[in-house]
Amino acid sequence: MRITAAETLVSSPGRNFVTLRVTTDDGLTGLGDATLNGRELAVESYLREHLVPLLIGRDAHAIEDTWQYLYRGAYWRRGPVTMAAIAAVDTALWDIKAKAAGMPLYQLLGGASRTGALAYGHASGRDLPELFDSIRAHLDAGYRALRVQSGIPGLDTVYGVASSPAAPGDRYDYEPARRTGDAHPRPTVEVWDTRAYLRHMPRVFEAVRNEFGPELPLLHDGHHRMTPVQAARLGRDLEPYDLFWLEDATPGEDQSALRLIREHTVTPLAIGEVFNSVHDYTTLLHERLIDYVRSAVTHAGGVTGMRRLLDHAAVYGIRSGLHGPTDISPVGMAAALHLDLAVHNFGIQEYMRHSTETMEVFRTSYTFTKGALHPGDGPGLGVEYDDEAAAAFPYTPAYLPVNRLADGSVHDW
Ligand code: CS2
Ligand code: MG
Repeated sequence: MRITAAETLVSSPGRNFVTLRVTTDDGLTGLGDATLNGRELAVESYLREHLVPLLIGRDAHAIEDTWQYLYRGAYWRRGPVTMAAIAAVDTALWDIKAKAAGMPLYQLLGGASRTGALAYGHASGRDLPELFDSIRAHLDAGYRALRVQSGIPGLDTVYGVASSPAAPGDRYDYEPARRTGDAHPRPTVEVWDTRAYLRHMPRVFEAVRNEFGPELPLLHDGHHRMTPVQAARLGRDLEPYDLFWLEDATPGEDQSALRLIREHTVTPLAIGEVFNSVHDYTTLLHERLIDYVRSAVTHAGGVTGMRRLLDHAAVYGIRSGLHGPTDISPVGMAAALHLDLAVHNFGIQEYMRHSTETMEVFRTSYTFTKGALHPGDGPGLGVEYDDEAAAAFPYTPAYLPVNRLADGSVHDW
């Protein structure tokens, strides 16, 4: 089975997505997600200019060889643009192979290890009443685990906090990269104060535990903003509230920061949404400095790259917590769900939930029942791309916000 065509599809149904569609000589097509939020066209051009010409005529079944050919063959290894491009090719080829086999992808990955993947949603509020409403709305929608993000007194906007009480399916307006409609937009600027955050968050979790009891798994995303010693303190202050995990406590590239945090707290730690290779994790895995790996299939070399990472993590008893915000397209989401169902060391799956516009373009077969996701049992990934619907949503330049401290200096967002 030879590859005859590969096209990059760029659309913006609610937010920007880059999708690769690969076609074979027997008429099968496969999809891969190549979306890199705020830097979308870099991956699109990498694919279109450099990878698509290499794919034409290749054996569509030779997935591992194609992965190595694109990874080692480039000489320039790793990096978010390269790995998202490879991920898109890899995922599309797995989609094709599973369609050719007439099976859902998870069957080719070893079959189901569980009946569904426990998902966590995004609860948030500018203050406690709003947060409680948001938690209740998510529980009513079936969620059995929740990420909790809160406004901080004195700060106008805070990452992860929706500007109107967020029910699942509402727009989570902190997350899409901002679209101004301007041909040359600039990132919006937010002001950040870590000390105010460190003072406030333990009070939030105390209030949530008092209101909702000890059972509900609660997660929190630090979004890379703390120093190691600040993160160690937050982890310790949150211990009484029994978090499922504290995510991205410190900037991702500093692996040894996690060692310092680990020495001071038993709050479980998760990191990795900005990583793109198993090599970004080696210290963290070998020294057992984290409990969950957070990469996305879309950013970590596809199904092949993610399987390698999860198998490596499994050696150390470290579990998955795959990245599933709305900037991972439904194609990337479906790929994650097939892995979630198959691997033994599954932990939890992020499920932020896409907008109605996004779901008009990406026709999915995954389901969310009683708090768990299932990829569906049709052949392949179970996602189709609707070109006609996509035509109504042209690409619109957009940037993620930038953080500054009160003195004007740039801080991690
Ligand atoms: C977030 C991400 O889901 C999460 O945990 O940290 O949504 C992140 O902000 C975005 O992927 C950035 O594009
Ligand atoms: Mg995160």
